[in-house]
Amino acid sequence: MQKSIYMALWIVGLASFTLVAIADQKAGDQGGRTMKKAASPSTMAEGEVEDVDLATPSITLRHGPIKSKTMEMEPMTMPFAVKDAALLAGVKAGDKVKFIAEYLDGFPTIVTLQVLR
Ligand SMILES: [Cu+2]
Repeated sequence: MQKSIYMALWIVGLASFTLVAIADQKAGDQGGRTMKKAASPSTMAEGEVEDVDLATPSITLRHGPIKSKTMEMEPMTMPFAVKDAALLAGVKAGDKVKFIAEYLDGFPTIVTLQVLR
């Protein structure tokens, strides 16, 4: 009789230990994801439009530092491909912009573009 009570307590103890272990693991996973996100942010870079080519479509930017998922660059002036020509609607030389650029098919490509007014 006494023995079976100890046995029952042991099983309950083991079960709750297992549940705590699972909960810890879940918390760890979440922490991992959070850290991963913080380690590779696609913060918007800043730039000024030098030229817009709707035919290509492409845009030449005098840009500040770029740090995105696939691209890291010092400030310079260079042309970018554009993921979607619609991003260039209303954009003209002299505009100040914020943008995210990534390498798509090997080309530096603007994937997000926001004109600062
Ligand atoms: Cu560049």
